[in-house]
Amino acid sequence: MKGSIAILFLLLLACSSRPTTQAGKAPAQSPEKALPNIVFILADDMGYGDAGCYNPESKIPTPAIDRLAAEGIRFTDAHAPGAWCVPSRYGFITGQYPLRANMDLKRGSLVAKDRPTVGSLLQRNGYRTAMIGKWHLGFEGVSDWNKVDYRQPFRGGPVDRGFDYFFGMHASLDIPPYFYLENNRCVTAPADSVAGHQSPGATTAISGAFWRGGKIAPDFKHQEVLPTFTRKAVSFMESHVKEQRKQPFFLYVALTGPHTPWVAQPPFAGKSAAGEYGDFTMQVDYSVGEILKTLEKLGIAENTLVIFSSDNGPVWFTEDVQKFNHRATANFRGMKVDAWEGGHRVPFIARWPGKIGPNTTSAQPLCFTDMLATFAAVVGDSLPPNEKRDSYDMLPALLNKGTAQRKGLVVEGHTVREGDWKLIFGSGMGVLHRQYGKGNAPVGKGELYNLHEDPAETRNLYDTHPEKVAELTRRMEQYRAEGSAASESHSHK
Ligand SMILES: [Ca+2]
Repeated sequence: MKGSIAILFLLLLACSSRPTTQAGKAPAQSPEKALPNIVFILADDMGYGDAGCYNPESKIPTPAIDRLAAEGIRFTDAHAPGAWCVPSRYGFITGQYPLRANMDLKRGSLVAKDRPTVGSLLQRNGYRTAMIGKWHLGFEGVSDWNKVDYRQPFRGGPVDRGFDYFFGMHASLDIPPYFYLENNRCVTAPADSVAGHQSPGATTAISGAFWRGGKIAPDFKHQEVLPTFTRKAVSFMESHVKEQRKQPFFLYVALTGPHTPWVAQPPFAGKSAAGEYGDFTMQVDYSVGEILKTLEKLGIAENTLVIFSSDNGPVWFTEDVQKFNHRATANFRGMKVDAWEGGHRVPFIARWPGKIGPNTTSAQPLCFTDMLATFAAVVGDSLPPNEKRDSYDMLPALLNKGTAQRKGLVVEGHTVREGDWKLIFGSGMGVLHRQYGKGNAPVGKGELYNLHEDPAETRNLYDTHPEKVAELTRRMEQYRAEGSAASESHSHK
């Protein structure tokens, strides 16, 4: 009798405790089968040499990014497919090189309706997908912001291209009109005007707390955007875990810093040894830290693949290097928009506890376009060949289980690389550098470098290695020919 009462008691206890167990712990799936959450954090205009884990001489403390590297893998040859925002983000979202599409935002939404995206791939594999931050890939029918009806929904943005939720901005934080979007709606219309802004003593007209004058929503403050996006990313994860813990999520956080305006807030303002840029980069690092902290607080860090990168090189002129003794691109040449490595070689760190070994590095060449095939491999999806033409599965490189197939890459339409050899058509110096930097570079027919022997791109071998120039020119022609054969149509009306 005593024994059966005890059994009954245990049974009751088991029944009553079950709901609590389910609500408070990981899903019932075995850990091997549970799909990981994916968080992709993209800084804007942050250089290869800004984080301490990439540049021990950096003048900017970046404890959160350094910690992510200590707990994961750091790629040393990772590239954005463009040296500025639009082509870079296009490549990430679509898994396709930007040279295959027209990058003119006046065309409307640059991502074709039938094109798969990292969002739609994960959506069809059962993920809840969200994007917080800067879109910068256009909206259907929006070619002139002066003619926009803010009461109407914005079509062709994140929620029409694979994301269940969006909170963010249409473009960079220095490009008006300034207003927030939630899903496909304007939150508060930009009914006021703001004058253009610059920092006294900034190195160039486009450095410092620079923004262009134009329309602005009455409640919009440039200084509040980075903290707002950070809070939104945190609250998305909190509410997702509360409401739909069993469903994996994909969160794409497109931060607005350290792109101009450099508007660091206390306690970061004045704290770095690299001026307003360094201070704002510290605040970007803090935002990364808040996201990591949230994953831990929610108990989901173990089953989340976190990736941190930057969309292109920094706005950091030779004068800035001299002024602050800080090399934002480490020892690579150039800056944002340049075809030199400083324009598109970016920090790229991935953490996935128990899967990716801590404190490892990889010299595997990688491009943002690879995220489509890599995420497909993570969830066990198979993409048709035309969808992954420019996208290589990096999972073997991430997990340190063999090498990925990628040997070369192409940046916009100006740079092609195979192995150690890199050919730039025209000049490596881009328009920002040319227009605002002191000094100039001659524009020749092209520039050829061997990155293994000369990573700083100091010896142009164009005239001495015509056979390499011809080989890489043919390679670029191949890329272009594949593009014109694509089934995808870009005839937006
Ligand atoms: Ca950028």
